[in-house]
Amino acid sequence: MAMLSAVSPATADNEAVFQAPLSASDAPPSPVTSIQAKDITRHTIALAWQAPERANGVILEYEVKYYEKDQNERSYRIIKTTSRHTDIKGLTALTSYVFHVRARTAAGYGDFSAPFEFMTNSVPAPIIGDGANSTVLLVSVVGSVVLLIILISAFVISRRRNKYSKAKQDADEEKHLHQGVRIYVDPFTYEDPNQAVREFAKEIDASCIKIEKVIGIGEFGEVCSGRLKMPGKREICVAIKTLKAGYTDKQRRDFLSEASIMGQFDHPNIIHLEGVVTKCKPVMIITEYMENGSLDAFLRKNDGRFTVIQLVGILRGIASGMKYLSDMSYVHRDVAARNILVNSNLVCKVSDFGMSRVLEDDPEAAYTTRGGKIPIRWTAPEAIAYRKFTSASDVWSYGIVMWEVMSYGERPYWDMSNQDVIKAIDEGYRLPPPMDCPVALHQLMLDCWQRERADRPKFGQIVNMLDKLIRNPSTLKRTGGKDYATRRSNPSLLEPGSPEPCPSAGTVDDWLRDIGMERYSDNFTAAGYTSPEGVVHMTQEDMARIGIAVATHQNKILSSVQGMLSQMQQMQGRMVPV
Ligand code: ACK
Repeated sequence: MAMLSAVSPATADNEAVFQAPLSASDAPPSPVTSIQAKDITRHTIALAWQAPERANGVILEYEVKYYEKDQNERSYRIIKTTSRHTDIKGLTALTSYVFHVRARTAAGYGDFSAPFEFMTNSVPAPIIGDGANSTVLLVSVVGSVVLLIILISAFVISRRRNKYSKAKQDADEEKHLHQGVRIYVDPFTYEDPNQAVREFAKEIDASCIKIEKVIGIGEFGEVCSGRLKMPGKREICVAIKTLKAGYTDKQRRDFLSEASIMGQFDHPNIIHLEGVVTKCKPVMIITEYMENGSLDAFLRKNDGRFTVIQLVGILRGIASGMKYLSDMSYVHRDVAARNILVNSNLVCKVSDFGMSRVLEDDPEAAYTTRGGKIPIRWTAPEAIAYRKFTSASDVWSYGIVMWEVMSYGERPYWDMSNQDVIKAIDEGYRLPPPMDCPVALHQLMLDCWQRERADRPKFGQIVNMLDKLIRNPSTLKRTGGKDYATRRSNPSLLEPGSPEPCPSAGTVDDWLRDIGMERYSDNFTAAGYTSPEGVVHMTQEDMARIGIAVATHQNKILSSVQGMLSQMQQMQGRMVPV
C-alpha cells in the first residue's frame, strides 16, 4: 500500500479541524421550505419560493430539480437561477411534476426542499372571451379541425419516412427543453481557465484528504483511493487524481479542465466531483469512489455472472447518464467501457471528461490519417473521417459499449486491425450479437450503428427502449442461441464460414408474441409465412399485402425481421451486413 507523503495524512490536528464547530459561513444554507406555482399553463409552470430561513451567507444561486411524478426520479432536470422564481418550460400538458429547490452559498449547497407537486393544464389559455360571438367560435373550431388534419397528415407522413421520425420529434422537444436546461460551458472559452475551475469546482483543503493507496496511473499522474472528511460532513471514500510534479502550465490547465467539466454535472450516472486541491501540491481532483473500478475490467473479472436483466440495468444507467450529457449539449467523444466506472451497487457512471486530454490519454486512441487521435473501434465513421463528433457519434460509441457489456468485456472486432475495422464498417458490416445476447438488444446496437447519424436513436429513446425491455423481461428471452459460443475462441469475421443450419428462432407465433404483434398471427399463417426463415426476407409491401396496414406495426415487424436476419447471417460465420 503506497502512501503519498506530499499530502498531510489525518493527524490529531486534522481531526481537531474536522470537529471544530461550524461558523455561520462554513455551514450551507438551510433548506427552502416553501415553493409556490404562480402561474400554470399547458407547458409552463411559473415557480416562486422563499429564501431559506438561515442562509448562512450570501446566496449565489438556487437550483430547481424537477421530474414527472410518474417517471423515475432519476430522470430529473435541473435549472439554476439567481432569483427566487423561474419559469419551467417545455412541460407536458396535464402532467404532475415534482419540484425541489435548494440554495447555494460559498459554503456549498443546502439540502433540497421537500417535494412540491404541481400539475400542468389540459387546455390552452382561452383565446375567445366570454362575449365572443358564435362566428368567431365557428371559424376557430373549423380552423382547429383543419390544423389538426394537417398535423395528423404531417405526423403520418413523417412516421413513414423513417423509423426514427419520432426521434426527430423528441429532438425538437429536447431543443425546447434546452431553453430551460442548463447547457454545458466549455472551460476553454474562459479567458482564464482558472476562473472556470473556481466557478465549477469546490476548493478542498488538503488537510481534509487522506490518501491511502495508488490504484492506477493516469496521463497526468497517479490515481489514488482515500478518504475525504469535510467539516460538518461524514467521512467518505474518494478517488484522488494527482498532477505529477514538473508539470507545465498547459498540463495544469488540461488536468483541471476535467474538474471544470465534471463540476457542471449532477446526475446519478455521471461521476460526481467532490472538489479540487489547487492551493498546494500536488494539485488534485477528488471524485466519489467507485469500488468496482472500470467497467471493462469488472466485466472480464465477472464473466457470465450476471442475469440479462442486470446487464440491461447496467446499460440503462449508462444511457441515462449519456442522455443527461447530451441534454446539456456535452459530447463525450470517448464513450467506452474502460471509461465507465462501477460502484458496489453495480451502478455505472460515465467518467473521463476533459478536453484535448480525453483522447491523448486513451491507450486505445490511434492517430488517423488526418492527424487526430481517435479510439477507432468505438468511434462513428463520420467522426473518424472528418472529426464530426456529436451526440449521435456518442450514440454509435454507446452501441459498442452495449456490445462490450453483453460480451462481458470482449474487445470489439477482436484482433482485427484498425484499418480492417474501418474498411469493414464502410462496407456495411457490423458486429454480430454476443453469445446469448437478446435479439432486441442486438437490434438496438445495429440502430446505434446506422451509417446516417440522423437515423440513430437519441439517448432518450435508448433509455425508453431499455426501460420497456426491463418492464417486459419476456422480450429479452429470444437470443441467437448458443452456437455463437465458438465465435469467442475462433472469431472469423469477414470470411464466410460454412453455412450452418439457422438457429431455431421458435415459431412465427412465438416471435410475433415476443414483439407484441400476435394480433397478426392469422395474417402470417394465411399467407403461408410459417417459419422464421420465410419471414426474414419480407418487405414493407409484403406486410401491406398480408393485411398489416398500420405503418408503426409494419416498422416494428420489419425492424425485428432485420434483427432476425442479422442473427441468421452471423450464425453463418459472417459479420452482420446492414
Ligand atoms: O479499472 P480501475 O481500477 O478503475 O483502474 C483505473 C485507474 O483508476 C486509472 O484510471 C481507477 N479509477 C479512476 N477513477 C476512479 C474512481 N472514481 N473510483 C475508483 N477507481 C477509479 C480506474
